[in-house]
Amino acid sequence: MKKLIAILLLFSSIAILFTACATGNADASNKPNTVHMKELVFTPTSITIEKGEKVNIVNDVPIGHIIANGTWQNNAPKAGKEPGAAQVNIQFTGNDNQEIGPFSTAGTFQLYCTVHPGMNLTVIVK
Ligand SMILES: [Cu+2]
Repeated sequence: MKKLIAILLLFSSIAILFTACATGNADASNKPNTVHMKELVFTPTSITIEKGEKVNIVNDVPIGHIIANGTWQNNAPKAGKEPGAAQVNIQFTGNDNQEIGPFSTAGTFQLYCTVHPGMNLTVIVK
């Protein structure tokens, strides 16, 4: 009987572990200032934050992205960091999330995915 209880306890802890892993990305989505990445776009494409805050980027797809300072203009990549922009150069491998910033200066800042033409994000800091 003791053995049976031990086995049941083992199985229930495994189940709890799996549930915790499955909700990992959902927890990440609940953070403030969250922007999602799909295959080729940010949603939303623009976010407004307060000075000193970070942007939480959640990659919803099993695809890698490289996010950096700059923008796509007519399908041409234009690297560039505005004065006061947070330095951004982050690699995502798929179904992952990372925070960028903090952005400590007010202004409008362009970020882009260097991999996917047209994949732009505007961060407006108030
Ligand atoms: Cu991308």
